[in-house]
Parts: sequence; C-alpha cells; structure tokens
Amino acid sequence: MAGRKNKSPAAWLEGSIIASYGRRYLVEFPDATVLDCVTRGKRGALACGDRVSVAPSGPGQGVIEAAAPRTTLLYRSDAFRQKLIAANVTQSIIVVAAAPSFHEDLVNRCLVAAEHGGMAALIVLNKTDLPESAAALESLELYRRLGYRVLALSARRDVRPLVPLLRGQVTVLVGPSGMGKSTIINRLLPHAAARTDDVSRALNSGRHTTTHARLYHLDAASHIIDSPGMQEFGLHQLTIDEAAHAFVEFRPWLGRCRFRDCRHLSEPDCAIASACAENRISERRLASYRSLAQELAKGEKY
Ligand SMILES: Nc1nc2c(ncn2[C@@H]2O[C@H](COP(=O)(O)OP(=O)(O)O)[C@@H](O)[C@H]2O)c(=O)[nH]1
Ligand SMILES: [Mg+2]
Ligand SMILES: [Zn+2]
Repeated sequence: MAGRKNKSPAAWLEGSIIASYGRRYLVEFPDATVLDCVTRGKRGALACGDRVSVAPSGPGQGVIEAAAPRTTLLYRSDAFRQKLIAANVTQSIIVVAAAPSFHEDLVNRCLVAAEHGGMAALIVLNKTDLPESAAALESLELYRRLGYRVLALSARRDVRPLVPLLRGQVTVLVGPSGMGKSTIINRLLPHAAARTDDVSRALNSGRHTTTHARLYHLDAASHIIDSPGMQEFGLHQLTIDEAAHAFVEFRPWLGRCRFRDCRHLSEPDCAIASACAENRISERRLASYRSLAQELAKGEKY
C-alpha cells in the first residue's frame, strides 16, 4: 500500500504517458511496467507522450505529481476548451484517403497545428488500392509544391514505404476517422491491435472507433501515437498573426502589406492577396486561411 514514503519526490517514478482516457492516464516506466494514473487536483490536462513523475498509490495505480516541460504540443481548441492530442512528438502525419472523402480545410488545419506546435508535418494518402486515389493524389500535389512530403500507400497492401520516415521519430497520426490510421499502426506492429473498424459500422453507431490516443513502440528510438479521428479542428489557441505564419508559403510576404496589422482578409494593398493574384499562393490555401482567420476574429478579445 502507499506509505508516507511515496509522497516524497524521492519515491516518484519517471515515466511517459502512453494512453489518455479522459482524466486517467496510463504511464509506462523504463522497465516496461504500466500504472493507471490520475492527476492531483486541478492540474492542466496532459497528453499522450507527456513525461511525468508518478507516486505509486496502490497495486497498478499511481498519482501524477509533476510533468516535465514539453518540446512540442499538438492540440486543438474551440471557444470553450482545449483538446490535447500529443506531446513531445517530432512529427505529425496527416492521414487521408480518397474514400471516405476528406475536407482539404481539415488538412490545412492539421498542418497549421503542426507548424504552430513545433513539429514536422507530412501527409500520407492511404488506400491507393481504391480507384479514386489518383484524383486525391493530384489534389495533394499542392502540398508537395509547398515542401511537405506526400506519401501514397495502401496500408492494406504494404506499409513498408512509411517505415524509413518513422525511424528515430516520435510520430502522431492525425486526420478524420475512417482514413486508416489504426490500420497503418496494426500493419506496422501486428501485435499492437490498435482498434480498427468498418467505416460504415463506425458511422452507423455514430461514434469513432479510436476513442483515445495511444502510444506504441516501433523500436527503442521510434514511437507512434494513434489518435481519435476528428471532423473539426478548432484552432482558437492561435492569434490571426500566428495563423498566417503557419501557412508556410505566406511567410515571405508577411510584413509587406500596406497595413501593419493586415489580416489578409479584404484589406487594400495586401501582399498575400497580391501573391495569390500572381499565382504564387494558391487560392485554395488563401480561402482556407481566410475561413480560419474569420473564425479566429470572432473569438478575439478586444
Ligand atoms: N481499401 C482500403 N481500405 C483500408 C485501407 N486501410 C484501412 N482501410 C479500411 O478503412 C477503414 C477505417 O480504418 P481505420 O484504420 O479504423 O481508420 P482510422 O479511423 O483512421 O483509424 C477500415 O475498414 C479499414 O479496413 C487500405 O489501404 N485500403
Ligand atoms: Mg482509428
Ligand atoms: Zn495582408
């Protein structure tokens, strides 16, 4: 049983969160043991990938007493609350597929969150065994031109093209549900049994199949986090200026608008709008930025 000794930092164990279920966390320690943990009091939310100090509190259980500073954080937020997705990851892979269809706006928001969160981002088009994939790959050409890596594969047939990109990385897979994130992890690690399901079944039951984030080990230096699918990606944590910077191709033009506080919505002499008129910035990306900026403007505090 938990003795007084466990209350002193000397008895704390250092581990990493490998799963987060609401306000409970599974924490794994270097000897591969796992404790089911809660946080104390009103501590801010934690995420899969967070490094924490745990005081064991009973058989298989512990209390998270402290969390180490994060190198990166991927999260989304609406006007009311934040939803942490993963901490300390080095890269975010946005997984999409031609079917079911996905919204380009969501891809843009995932990229913005990765840019702002301090991690690399790449895109995987899964399900290339489906005939609709050619058109989807063509539409993703836009991102390749922006400098993002775009990899097309069929998890069902072969996930090996992805393996070299995961080596030495802590990766989080994000995107709408039904794109094949859990399938990719299952194929990488057949014993992992990340939960996958038929899209139709998931849609009929009205819930996503992956209900919480979960970290898996590919090898000692490579880890991968599966995350629940999202239909929306709120970015209320960003200022409009940060949003503009997170559209990587905007960066060379920022600071060149007539107004210093230009939001690139409909202001005169906007360098971003001019760059778009000259085909140096794509209309699709500018439209996506503007819908985000308008959303952020609504929630802005004056
Ligand atoms: N045709 C095809 N279907 C796939 C492929 N990868 C996954 N799926 C299917 O897509 C559905 C959703 O997969 P899942 O991994 O649960 O997606 P998640 O919600 O992104 O985790 C399941 O029915 C999978 O069998 C693929 O490469 N080709
Ligand atoms: Mg899943
Ligand atoms: Zn502007």
